[in-house]
Amino acid sequence: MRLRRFWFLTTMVLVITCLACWGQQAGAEKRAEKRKIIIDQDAAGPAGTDQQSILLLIQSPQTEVLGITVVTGDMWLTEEVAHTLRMLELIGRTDIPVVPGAEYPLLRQKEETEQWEQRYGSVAWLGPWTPGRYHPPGELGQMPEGKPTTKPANEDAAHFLVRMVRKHPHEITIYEGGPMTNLALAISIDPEFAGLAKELVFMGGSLNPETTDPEFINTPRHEFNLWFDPEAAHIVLPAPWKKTVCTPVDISVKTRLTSELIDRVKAGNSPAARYIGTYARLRGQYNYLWDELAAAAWLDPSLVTKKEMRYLDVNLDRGAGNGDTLTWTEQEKSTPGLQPAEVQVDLDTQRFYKLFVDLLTAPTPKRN
Ligand SMILES: [Ca+2]
Repeated sequence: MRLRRFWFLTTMVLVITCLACWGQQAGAEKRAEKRKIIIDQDAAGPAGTDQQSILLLIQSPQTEVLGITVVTGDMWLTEEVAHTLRMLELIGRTDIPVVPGAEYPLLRQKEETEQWEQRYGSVAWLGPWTPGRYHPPGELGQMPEGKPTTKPANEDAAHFLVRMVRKHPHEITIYEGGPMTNLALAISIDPEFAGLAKELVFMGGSLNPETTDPEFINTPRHEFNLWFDPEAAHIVLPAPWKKTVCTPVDISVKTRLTSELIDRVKAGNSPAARYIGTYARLRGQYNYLWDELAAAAWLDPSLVTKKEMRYLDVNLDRGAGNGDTLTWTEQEKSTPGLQPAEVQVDLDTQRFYKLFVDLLTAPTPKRN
């Protein structure tokens, strides 16, 4: 009797152990299937293209967001970090690290830029230096969504980026939605950084957008992300990435955030939908879904119906073309060391808007 009980108990222990192992393995396989990504953003907020693109990437069940590295661009670093932390609090994903990066571009300075404008004409969007919006870098500015109680990571963005690609070599997509300062610093610290990433996906650059938007009519090669830190872009674009995907102004201007689209998101009841529904604002007639498209096209590449290959760099001359996007075809390129990039040209807008709404109204995936 005692022996039978012993065997019964031993069998039960074995069964439970096997089930636990199987469960762990299934969980590990599920995690392994997720696409690892680090989001580098000039994360202005609340809502807006920067936060909305971050949300799309977090809301997708495909992704494992390893961290959000932040860089001064649309706003100053300090306030962007605060807006991002607060957004993560509101959607219940404070497990995602927010990692502060560069406060300033590598070389560009406010006074020099103002002198350049006196000579060559005013620039439509100057990020934190835009007249009427300027305040010193350390100040938070307005936070209608409330101030965060969570804190950013102690590590800086460049070291975090390097550490992560070394931890997961060839597995991590680097998504860039802002100026490339943090990526340039990561490459400067570790020249193998780009080669250790899986790919670079970025919103930036402008070739020949078909638009009536006065921002681009006379300056079709000017785009804020590359212009704000041209030296950084000049380090990043020719780096040895395995693959580079570019979402330029040319395709961004084919998208619009409209009140109808906001209403479709508002109809959802997810924390992300409530956040967008409360804080999304239309400004003027050109409300492009800049960074959202770069994110969505990575999640579903079939949204892009036409693309072209180009070699990319940035104009570092101090004259009128400073910060402009430079592009070449295979036949034209003369400078050695340039990298080819997949440049998006056209998209299926309705399917893009549907994915935008579907992701923002879905429940936020739980932490991995
Ligand atoms: Ca951005």
